[in-house]
Amino acid sequence: MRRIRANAILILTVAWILGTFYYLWQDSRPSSSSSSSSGSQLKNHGRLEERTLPLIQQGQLLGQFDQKAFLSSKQLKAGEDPYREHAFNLQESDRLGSERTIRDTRHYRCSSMTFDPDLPPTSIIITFHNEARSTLLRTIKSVLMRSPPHLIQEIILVDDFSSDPEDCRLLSQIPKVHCLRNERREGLIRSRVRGASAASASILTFLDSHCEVNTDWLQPMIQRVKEDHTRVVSPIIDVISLDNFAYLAASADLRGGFDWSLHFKWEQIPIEQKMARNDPTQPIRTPVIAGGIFVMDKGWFNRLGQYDTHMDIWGGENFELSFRVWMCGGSLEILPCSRVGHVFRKRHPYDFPEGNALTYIKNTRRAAEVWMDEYKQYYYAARPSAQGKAFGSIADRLALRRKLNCNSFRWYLENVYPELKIPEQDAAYSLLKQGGLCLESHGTDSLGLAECKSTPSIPASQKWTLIEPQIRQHDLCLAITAFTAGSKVRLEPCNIKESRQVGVFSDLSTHSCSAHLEEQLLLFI
Ligand code: LR7
Ligand code: MN
Repeated sequence: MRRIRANAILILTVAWILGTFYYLWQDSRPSSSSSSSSGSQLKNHGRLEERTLPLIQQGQLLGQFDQKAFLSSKQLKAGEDPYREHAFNLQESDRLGSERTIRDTRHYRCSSMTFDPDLPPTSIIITFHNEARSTLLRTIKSVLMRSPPHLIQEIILVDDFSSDPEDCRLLSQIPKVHCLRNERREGLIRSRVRGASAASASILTFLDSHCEVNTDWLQPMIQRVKEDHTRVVSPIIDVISLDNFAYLAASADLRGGFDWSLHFKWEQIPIEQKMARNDPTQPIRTPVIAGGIFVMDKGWFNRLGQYDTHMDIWGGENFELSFRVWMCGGSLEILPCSRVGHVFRKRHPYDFPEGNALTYIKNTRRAAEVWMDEYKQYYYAARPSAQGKAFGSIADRLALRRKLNCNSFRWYLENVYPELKIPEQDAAYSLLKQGGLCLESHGTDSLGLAECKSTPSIPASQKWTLIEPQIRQHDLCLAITAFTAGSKVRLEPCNIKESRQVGVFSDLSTHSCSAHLEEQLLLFI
């Protein structure tokens, strides 16, 4: 009896192993339509394995362009710090040259995906400012070598006023590559808009200037955008080590998120969504995109207002675009079967004419002011230094939002990003009380006392945020007019260096709030 049972277990085990092998083999068999399109890969045992193109085809790929001369004329000099100029190890990048084989980091099931045979071509847009020649050329070559040629309409480089204009001129010799050079530094946002306007394909693909695209990266993204032009799609962004340039697979369980200071972060897909994912090739909905690498329909890009071109240099545009896409009728997703490597750096290797912090504040403040409605108060609470900083006029972006009839930020939070915790309501504001009267703002500079309302009908004009040493309402602060007892208190744009705003916190009881209300004792509750 025991022997029969042992035999049965053995037979079942063998059958299970064979079954598993068959399943894996079936699953990873190359499909005809995904393999026919790309000339740069050969299939090997069902998995995509990369081979470099034969030299003759490489020659056709680069035309008259002399890659050896391009790379060798600008290499690191002996004794120079390899990290100084680009914030990555230039020596390692140069050593790799213009191309290399990278591991196909996709889930094995991705290689059996099929795509429409008539996918539309795309214009690739790459902006750069003082990029290293080897990383820039590898980006371009990886696109040419790992994309079906008929899907690449053109590669538009926008040279954002790099010190050496030769990079742009020489790279234009590569077939399909055009280079536009800015006459002054514009920043990546305006540069991308310039590139997008010059694009002749109906689909735009944006890339940073230090990427390497992976096997069949493009088809899944074009397919999703072709099916629904309101989708804006990103690949999984693999990591290219800034030290040794190793190509490392990123987790497939991440999406884009942020905190109230508008700081981007990768975060785990919520557990319910993760449990519901039985197909690893399925798109991942994401509240925001990292910003640099995405595919978007050109008509949709234009209709949605391209970018906010009053944003400078770097930062914030990914939030602005992400909020706009979701709130105005589109969606954002990460496609796990598309992989692109990117060199992540720890510092910016270039200068910010207005300073790094001020530029980031200006850009994110514009995004918050246009798109975050009443929730912008949490942005200001999380980033107090943003208050009172200049951000220019947002009138045209507000008009755009009205014209497009976009949803509210509340809708976005409820439907797209419910995981973003709203800071404790009570901690976020206080009332300033005297007896039964509450301090209230009227417009942007005058104050008064009015009957206190209780929750939930407390008006925004009676809510004050206490962020030591200031008392704020959004970007306006209480300030005393003079340092003498009985002087008036008024409202003015916050400025942390203004001692009249700083003094008010401790001195409030000795100052009055408006001309006709003397001798008040205000209490925080
Ligand atoms: O003044 C500038 N002009 C430019 O043309 C400054 C930069 N650039 C170019 C630059 O050469 C590069 O090609 O713009 C591109 C992006 O600049 P990076 O590489 O310094 O930016 P990043 O990779 O640190 O930053 C991410 O966030 C940015 C916010 O503005 C942009 O959206 C970047 O495109 C974006 N990069 C990615 O999403 C890749 C994945 C990284 C992550 C997370
Ligand atoms: Mn980058």
